[in-house]
Amino acid sequence: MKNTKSLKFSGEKRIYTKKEIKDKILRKLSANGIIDPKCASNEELYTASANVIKDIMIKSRQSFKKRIKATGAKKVCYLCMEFLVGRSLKTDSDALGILSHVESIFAEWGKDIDEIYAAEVDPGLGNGGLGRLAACFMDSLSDLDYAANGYSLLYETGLFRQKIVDFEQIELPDEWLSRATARLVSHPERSVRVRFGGKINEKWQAGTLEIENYEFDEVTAVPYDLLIPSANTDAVNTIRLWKAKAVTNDIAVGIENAPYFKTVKETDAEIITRQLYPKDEHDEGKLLRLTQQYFLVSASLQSIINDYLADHGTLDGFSDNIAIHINDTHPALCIPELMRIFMDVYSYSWDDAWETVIKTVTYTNHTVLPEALECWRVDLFSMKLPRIFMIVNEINRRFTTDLWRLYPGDWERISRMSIVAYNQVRMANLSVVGSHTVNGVSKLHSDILKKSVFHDFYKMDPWKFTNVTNGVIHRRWINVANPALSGFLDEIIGTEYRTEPNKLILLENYKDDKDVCQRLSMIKKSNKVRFSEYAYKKSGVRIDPLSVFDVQIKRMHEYKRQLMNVLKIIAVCNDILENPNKEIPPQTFIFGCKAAPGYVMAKKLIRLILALSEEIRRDTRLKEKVAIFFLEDYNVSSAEILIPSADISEQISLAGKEASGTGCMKLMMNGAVTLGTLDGANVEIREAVGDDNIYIFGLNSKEAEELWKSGYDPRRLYHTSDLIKKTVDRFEYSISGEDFSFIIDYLLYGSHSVSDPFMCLSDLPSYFNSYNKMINDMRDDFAWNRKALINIAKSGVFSSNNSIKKYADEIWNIKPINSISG
Ligand code: 26Q
Repeated sequence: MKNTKSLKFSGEKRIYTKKEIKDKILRKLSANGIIDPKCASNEELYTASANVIKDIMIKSRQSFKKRIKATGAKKVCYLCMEFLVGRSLKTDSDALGILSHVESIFAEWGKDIDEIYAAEVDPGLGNGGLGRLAACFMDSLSDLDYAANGYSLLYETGLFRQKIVDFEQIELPDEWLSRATARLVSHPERSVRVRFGGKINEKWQAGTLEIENYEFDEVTAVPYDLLIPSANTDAVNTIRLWKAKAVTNDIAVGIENAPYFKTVKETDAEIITRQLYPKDEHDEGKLLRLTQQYFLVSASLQSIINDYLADHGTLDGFSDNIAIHINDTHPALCIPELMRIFMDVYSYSWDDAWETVIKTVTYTNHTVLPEALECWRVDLFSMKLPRIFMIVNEINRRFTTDLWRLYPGDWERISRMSIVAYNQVRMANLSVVGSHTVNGVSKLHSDILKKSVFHDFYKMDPWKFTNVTNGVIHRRWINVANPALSGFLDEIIGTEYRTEPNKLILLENYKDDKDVCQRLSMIKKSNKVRFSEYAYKKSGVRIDPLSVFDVQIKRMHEYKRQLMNVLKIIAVCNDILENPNKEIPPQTFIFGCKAAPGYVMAKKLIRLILALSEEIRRDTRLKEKVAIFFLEDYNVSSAEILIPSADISEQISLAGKEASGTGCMKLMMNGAVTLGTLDGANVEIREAVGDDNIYIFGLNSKEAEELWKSGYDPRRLYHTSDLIKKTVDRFEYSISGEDFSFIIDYLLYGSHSVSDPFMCLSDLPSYFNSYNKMINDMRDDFAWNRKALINIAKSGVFSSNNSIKKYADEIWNIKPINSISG
């Protein structure tokens, strides 16, 4: 065992022995009255071990904080409305180097380790890609020894749990919080207050403008921290989650405040963090959402500033020491709120405050879909946030004055670039104007931002725009999710890839080694058996583990084109019915997706998948060869079991619409081969693996845009392609007794004469061809396994460690603590 004292400033992690861990768990159990661990329930064992891990991390965080202080390192504050962190008992044990201890201790006690992992609640604090990305980034920030804090909300209920009843998605509340205490560290003493509404008085006092806010509503924000450990050093960063609470009278009615504000009733306050909005890519402009955003921003900035003042005694030098990142526009109120605090509370001038904001704030855009670009009605905004509205207006006035100088008379451009216009506050424009760097999340997406959404801004300040391609944390997605693969990799290429994922490339040396390829294929098979057993346990449905697993897992959305996948499945079925003697391998089409509760078309598409699944199951001509499996309540935990089992990774969005995608990276990392369009990160996956190891089809983004502009004509396609006609005609008949003929309208005619905006039919023939080619290529076992191997070997590029290094060097200007001499 190492001497802890000498480790104090080295950043080296203290590694605990098995005996130490065992004793600690036993002590936690006995504090709860459990003397014999063999009699403990899975929940009790989970809670005891999670608490042991929390203690270790708290200790480690203390030494990490000392290192940060000693080096005076700059820190990044990552603001995001979502952090989809996933379960952590296994990932934290892995990071802390005690995974084998924990597993062997439980085995000694005769416990099924997987059942103990499953006893942990999987917090649904996000909708999908954006939230999961934020979680991967926090893991990488810790692994790479950067000082970082995430900030978000402690939603009482996370993303709804999905239940399927009679082909219909039913949403159940995700009451996760009561079961998550073992992961949270509360800091009531660090609570802050957030103000809403009220009136503003501007007073000139001794030559300076004083802002007086009265009759506002005030809510308490209580912080709860999630701890994020490093696999390489003693770094432990935090994700601070704010819970809204009514201001309690004894603190609230301080003499100086008493006449000025009314306390908010308990229910009105707590509603702010009651629920996560279950939407992605759609903005409805609801007041509660705006309230949530400001609550996150104001509480986080107050906390950042309090910490900063405690360390520095002044706010001078703030932007040299703090980087604030806004993940999409949802926390964009950071920009006016930072102005407010600097000016109204600390008496900085506008110019000094603005300089600080610009030097501190950076922004990532995650979508180009127009319906997802946030705008707030001026009346709502100014009522809820009167002072913030004044500041936004002033930012806009100054900005448009500059524009007028730059582009005299060009009203159209100035109106497009304005932050406040047509009774709307445009959050994307505010984010670009108020930050020093703006990035997209894949090469293609960043190019599209420059060419379309932010073209005017790019013309004005081209240096502001850059790209950082997304990434995923290989630790969770290989080591933890796929122990069979990581064990094999350890054996073949050594364990270095665990800390340096780019080393996965060493596997490429074995691409022509038949034994290695064969072993990979055996691992895939064992993971397919594992998933089949899991699926059976969860749903009672049997999946053939020897069939091809064709997997599409992502939120249900028209642009992601799950419908085109359904059309392909129908085409496969038609083919079997027409050629019953054709030899094809059995295929299982696996879907995992949730639809936003108010998104009618998305819910209908889930219904379609389920009805078709049932229809195939009942058809004796088809059921031996094809099956559809719908994975209910798809979440991070089920992804960890499904992804290692996938053969085909479906990434089929209309080119130009998917900003990046990250599921595509997790799947390739686990040896699935991509079937996709030239969209988002697929473009870079293709660059990495080469054309022989990916199946690309369909229009590219330029062609797609041109086709749409020149007039997409699906009826012509229908009449000229036999494949399309036969596939679409299938909807003339019922599926499992249900009428889906609206799909014909959608694909061929559409509402208001605009048919399918994502042009499924234009890509269907090439999609179907590529799919068939894939199935055909699989016949050559070795050639196929070689493709899988190359995908794994090249996936190091997509480790979030690489993304984070780029953000750190090129955007935030932060350094790993262990690279700075203190
Ligand atoms: C907006 C307003 C009101 C309520 C909710 C929302 C909202 C919530 C979540 C809007 C968007 C989101 C999430 C978007 C998202 O997940 N985008 C995905 O981000 C990934 C990470 O960069 C990309 O890989 C995906 O391509 C992108 O779709």
